[in-house]
Amino acid sequence: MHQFIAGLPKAELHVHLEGTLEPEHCLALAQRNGISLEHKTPESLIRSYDFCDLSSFLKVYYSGIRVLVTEQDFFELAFRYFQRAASDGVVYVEVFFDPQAHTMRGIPFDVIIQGIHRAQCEARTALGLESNLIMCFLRDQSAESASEHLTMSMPFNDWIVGVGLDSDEKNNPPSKFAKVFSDARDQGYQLTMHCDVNQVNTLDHIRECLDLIKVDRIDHGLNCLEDDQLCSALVERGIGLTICPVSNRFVVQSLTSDAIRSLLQKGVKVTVNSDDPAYFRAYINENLMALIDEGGFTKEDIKRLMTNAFEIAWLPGRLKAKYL
Ligand code: ES4
Ligand code: ZN
Repeated sequence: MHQFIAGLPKAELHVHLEGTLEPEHCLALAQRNGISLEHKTPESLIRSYDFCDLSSFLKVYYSGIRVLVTEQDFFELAFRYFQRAASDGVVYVEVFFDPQAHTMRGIPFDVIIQGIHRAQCEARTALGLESNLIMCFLRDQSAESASEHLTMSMPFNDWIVGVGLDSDEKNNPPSKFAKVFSDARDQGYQLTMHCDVNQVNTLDHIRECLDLIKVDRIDHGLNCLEDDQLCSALVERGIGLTICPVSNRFVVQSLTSDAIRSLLQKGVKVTVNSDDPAYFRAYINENLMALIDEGGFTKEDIKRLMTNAFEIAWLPGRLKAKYL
């Protein structure tokens, strides 16, 4: 099974670039940029990756982000992730980045995106890995800040395929960002939003995603299983869910394999992804192996999940056809 998973050409659609910051790299960047960290060794950092919910995770995630300062830092972060992904058999990836988490520390938008874009170009030529970039807005920041970042992104709109919404979901519903997502759509961006598992009012959030924002995808979103009408709407509109089993195990103490199986049976286009692989200590292959080892998934199930990923990828049809 390991060989089958490793050899399968894969697409990953839900991975936060800042969540791929490995502890060794985090420590090296802290030293290079003169930033002091509470933890001084990789082992000590890893011991601190002990999350019980979304907010305990986000605290650690934002603390790690502070070491990213220069264009070269963003290049290295992205290129190292692309190297790992390519060696895991990923052939296409859509990566999220969180510009507000950097601009609020005084890092210019163009420093962030130039570094990431340079890594994407190098990944294509040196690794044969195709990638696209999704700009996420932090939902615990204001809608005005999101709008300002949408404007900042416009000179680089050829480098960005879509926008997403992440961070702390409590009291930050999709409707808060209706205007900026509508503007993003007008600018030609695809739309997705996180509806993290078991959040307060999660069903309302999923409904708003579908009926108000009119998203193209939902990140997580597996609570839709609690409402047959929601599941039918997802199937009818071909809206995919990007699910992250090991992330769920950390954040909601469940691998969610039963939910993934039910969604597959209903014909919802579910996919499997790593979310924040450096923090959850599991890249895409480990996520797939967890479903096999603990959820009893078969090769056929895994192939279906991976076909779904290529089908809902934000790629032009002629490029998609290469993979399907
Ligand atoms: C995230 Cl697991 C998760 N949920 C919400 N926002 C995030 N950003 C990075 N990982
Ligand atoms: Zn996520």
